[in-house]
Amino acid sequence: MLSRPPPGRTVRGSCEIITAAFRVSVRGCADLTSLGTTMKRVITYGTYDLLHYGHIELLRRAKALGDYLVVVLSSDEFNAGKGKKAYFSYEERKAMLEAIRYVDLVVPELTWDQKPEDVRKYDIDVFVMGDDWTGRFDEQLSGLCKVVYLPRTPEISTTQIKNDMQVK
Ligand code: C2G
Repeated sequence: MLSRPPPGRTVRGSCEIITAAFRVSVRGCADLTSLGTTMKRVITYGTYDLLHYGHIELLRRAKALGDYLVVVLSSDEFNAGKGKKAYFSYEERKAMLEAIRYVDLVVPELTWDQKPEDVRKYDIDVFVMGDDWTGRFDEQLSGLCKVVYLPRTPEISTTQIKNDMQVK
């Protein structure tokens, strides 16, 4: 929504200001790229069922570690292998993740062993998980990318939500 031009300044004048600002910002980006800066790519994995603020906080902090965030989302079949039955289907969980501003790409997680291949395939710099996974992927990803475990958001989980809903 363009703001109204200040009194005395024509719309044309305001558009010129906006255009100029846009041109500067584009040129700025181009200059930044020409300086050889490269995008830092981050990856994380999960089921992301019954999306809640603990998930969002993980995704926000993961994205803050780079410029591009890939979320590898557990398929319904992979979840069965984890002993989990998600309330929402893979497609429903994927659509919700894709609506989150921190998320740039959502792809399926089909096996425990795909992480090294994913890191290579998506040219990943940083692998991120909540600290309930601390140490679990260091060996598998050793030498491939930086591995970061972030503190979980306490007191909220999909299981907690399910339990609470049954009580009420
Ligand atoms: N998480 C968090 N805080 C919470 C709940 C979850 O930071 N209160 C984080 C988890 O640590 C994980 C991510 O959010 O990094 C997704 O959590 P889940 O959907 O529970 O994923 P999980 O079942 O841990 O699957 O290959 C790895 C697995 O796919 C991880």
